[in-house]
Amino acid sequence: MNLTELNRIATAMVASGKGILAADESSGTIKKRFDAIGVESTEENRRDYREMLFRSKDAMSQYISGVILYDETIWQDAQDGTPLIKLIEQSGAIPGIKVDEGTQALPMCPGELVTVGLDKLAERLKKYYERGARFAKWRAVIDIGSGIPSMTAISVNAHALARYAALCQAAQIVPIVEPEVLMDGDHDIDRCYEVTQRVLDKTFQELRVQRVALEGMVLKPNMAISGKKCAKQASVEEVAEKTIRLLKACVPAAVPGIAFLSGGQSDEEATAHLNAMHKLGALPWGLTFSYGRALQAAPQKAWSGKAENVAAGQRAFSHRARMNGLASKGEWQSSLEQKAA
Ligand code: 5MM
Repeated sequence: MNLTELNRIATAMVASGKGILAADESSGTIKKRFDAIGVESTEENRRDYREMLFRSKDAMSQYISGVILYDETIWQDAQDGTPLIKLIEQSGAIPGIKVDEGTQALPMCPGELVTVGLDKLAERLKKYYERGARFAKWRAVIDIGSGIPSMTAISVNAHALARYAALCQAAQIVPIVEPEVLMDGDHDIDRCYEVTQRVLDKTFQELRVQRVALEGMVLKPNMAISGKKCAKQASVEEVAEKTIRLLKACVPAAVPGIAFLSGGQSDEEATAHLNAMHKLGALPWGLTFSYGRALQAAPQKAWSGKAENVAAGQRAFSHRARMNGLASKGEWQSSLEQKAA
């Protein structure tokens, strides 16, 4: 393992003013997104949509540090025969790959999930590295509800995240470690804080036990935030203050960077929260976005599967990427949010 190189890549992934595009929707998830805009989820449509994003020159070269791909996409070619992964490299962004294989019901723990995909992972990582991937992603899912999460669910998911991270580093690939505490449910921000703290503590404990080099990874957490169905929604300032307090308590300074998931927040909320965090003063790690929905909802709607809408889709993507790029420096203002198209 070349830790200097892993650290260089991890640091570039969280460079100030840039963040990560999570375009690694699995087949089921992208179908849901396409259903919402009335587009059939064919291999060609998925390719055309992602090609539109990766050819968005302004967004990709100025505001996007890396792109997380799904297995299908990393092997796909653009309409002119250029591999999609080359479009990402040519823009200056770093290609990455989602390597988990989704979730399964966790035995003995009703309603809880464990992420799978460790079998043959070493072989898969080797192929992805040869294809050009320089980082990977694995997402664990922790739900908050009555009597959950159990310590069992937290433990097995943290163990799998650390196994994955160690395998990545051995293959010279930077692991994005994503333990997502879902914001579904009616819990308040303090319950989210308490559960996320348990999850992050256990995750870093497992990472240490399995000898993962913290200098060569990126953390992708949820923010400390109210559940979507909670009657009392925390303010932007409270989310920012509690999230930073939580991360400072749980994430060692050796970690080069933290890149948030958006988790179902609106586009503007996800931007405003990141921006507010950067207003709170200097931080021990890079802090940016790794959004899926909060970067893609607008371009998906603008595109709607029509070739004549590609320019509008790219404008919508560039706008959101720029807003989040500014937020990653604490330079965003709500007045900048005029319609992109
Ligand atoms: C883009 O969505 C990713 C893949 O999800 P599935 O495995 O469910 O298809 C997802 O892991 C995503 O990277 C994170 O959840 C962050 O995305 P959001 O939309 O929460 O920012």
